[in-house]
Amino acid sequence: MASSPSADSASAPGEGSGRILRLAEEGESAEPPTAPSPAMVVHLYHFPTSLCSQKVRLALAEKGVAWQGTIVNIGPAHEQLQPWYAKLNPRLVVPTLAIDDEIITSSREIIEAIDRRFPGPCLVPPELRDQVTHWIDLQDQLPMRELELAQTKGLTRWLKRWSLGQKRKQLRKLSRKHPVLTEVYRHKLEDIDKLEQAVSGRNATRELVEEIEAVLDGLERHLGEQRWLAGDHYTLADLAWTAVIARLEHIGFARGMAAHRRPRVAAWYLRLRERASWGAMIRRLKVGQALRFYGPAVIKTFLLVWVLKWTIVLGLGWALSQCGG
Ligand SMILES: N[C@@H](CCC(=O)N[C@@H](CS)C(=O)NCC(=O)O)C(=O)O
Repeated sequence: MASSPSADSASAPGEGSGRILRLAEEGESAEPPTAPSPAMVVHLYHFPTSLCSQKVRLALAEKGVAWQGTIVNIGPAHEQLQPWYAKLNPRLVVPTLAIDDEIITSSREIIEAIDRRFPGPCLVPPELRDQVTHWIDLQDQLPMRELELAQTKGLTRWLKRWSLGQKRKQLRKLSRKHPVLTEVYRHKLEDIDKLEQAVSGRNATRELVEEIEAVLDGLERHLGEQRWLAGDHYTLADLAWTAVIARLEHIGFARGMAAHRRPRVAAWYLRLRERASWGAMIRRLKVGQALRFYGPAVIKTFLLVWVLKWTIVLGLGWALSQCGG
């Protein structure tokens, strides 16, 4: 996890030359190189289970690029809101990729840059560019974060909503503390409002699910004629969709992608999973990481509930004893 220097610290990541190397020296989640080290220093700010980070790790693996990483805890700690990260990525999201001193902050631009700038198989062959762009556009427009919020149930749903409330509080606090970043934090607050509004309508979840079902139908029809999205070759379009399809499977669409429902999607998904890059994309949280990322927030919440419970119980006991007396 990134140690997060305070905003005013001169050593905040994102400033000055040599920052990427220095982060790696601090031993922050350095990743083992996947290929002989290229001349460029590639540093990824990511989170193991984030969909957009998955796309980027997949692209790095497909191209055989060696990289170093910093995990930005987008769990309850909301490290992505910290001023040092805001300076790198003013939208306060992961991933961010630094190639030498160049910072790229959108997963789409990152995977396109990785393909363009590194040797290895060309993932956007010129003759397929239009098709690849079409399919990447389509996946970019999918309401994945709305869907993830809408589809979670029970305790996880409650935790996600609670976490959004905490994020709001943290944003207001940070905004007061760092007036220079007020606009950045205001945008993020508006973004949270938009997200909540999108899932708050009575039919919101149903509409989101229908949208995805229609997209899966479209994929099923399209894949009838070919092995990969843009034809006979695996391209950046398949790469971008891999993370999306894996996430859909995880959040309730597994049956919709089963061989008996959509056999072509199922076969394509199997081909995607069989690629050597799959393992680089999927990163389950290790027990230690889960404890580190979520533990403090869970402990704080349960402690609060525990204190409240006993305050009420003892208060009632005292009140009753007064009545009895
Ligand atoms: N369009 C951006 C979206 C990035 C994004 O939404 N990242 C999520 C994780 S997949 C995130 O950082 N969420 C934390 C937050 O919004 O505060 C991209 O493609 O890079």
